[in-house]
Amino acid sequence: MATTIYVLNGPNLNLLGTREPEKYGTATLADVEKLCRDTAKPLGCDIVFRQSNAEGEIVTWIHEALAKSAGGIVINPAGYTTTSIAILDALLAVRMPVIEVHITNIHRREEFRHHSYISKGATGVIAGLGIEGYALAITRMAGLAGAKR
Ligand code: CA2
Repeated sequence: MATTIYVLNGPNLNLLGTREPEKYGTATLADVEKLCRDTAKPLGCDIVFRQSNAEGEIVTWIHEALAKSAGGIVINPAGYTTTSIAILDALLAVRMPVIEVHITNIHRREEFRHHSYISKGATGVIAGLGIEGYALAITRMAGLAGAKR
């Protein structure tokens, strides 16, 4: 059976490519979804791609990934990175490989963006490589999937 990778996107990422292109680039979230699917296909993986502005919905999708026996989760928690113990707790609970992705290098930005609650629940973190970070995360996840943390 093909491995399924959940790709979860947090608040405001639906605006990607339409605002602040100097920070986040010109690719839209639909472009990111296509990049993820195109990367996963030759690796024999399926992608579930979602975005939400609601913290609880993201928590529910992390539980869903476990219920559906997904191989791993790639997550850009966006603004919830620096606030969400609920998302961290969900990631710790599901015990599957997790890769945290940020389009920008959060460590070169404002101080308040530097601390990620999510990183404590992540196998690895990619930041500052633009949307290509999602493709790198999926490539690595194809190797990690199935591993227990
Ligand atoms: O660099 C990233 O991927 C971030 O996760 C993006 C978040 C930010 O809060 C994190 O510190 C770093 C912001 C996502 C908002 O996305 C927008 C995209 C286009 C226009 C406006 C917001």
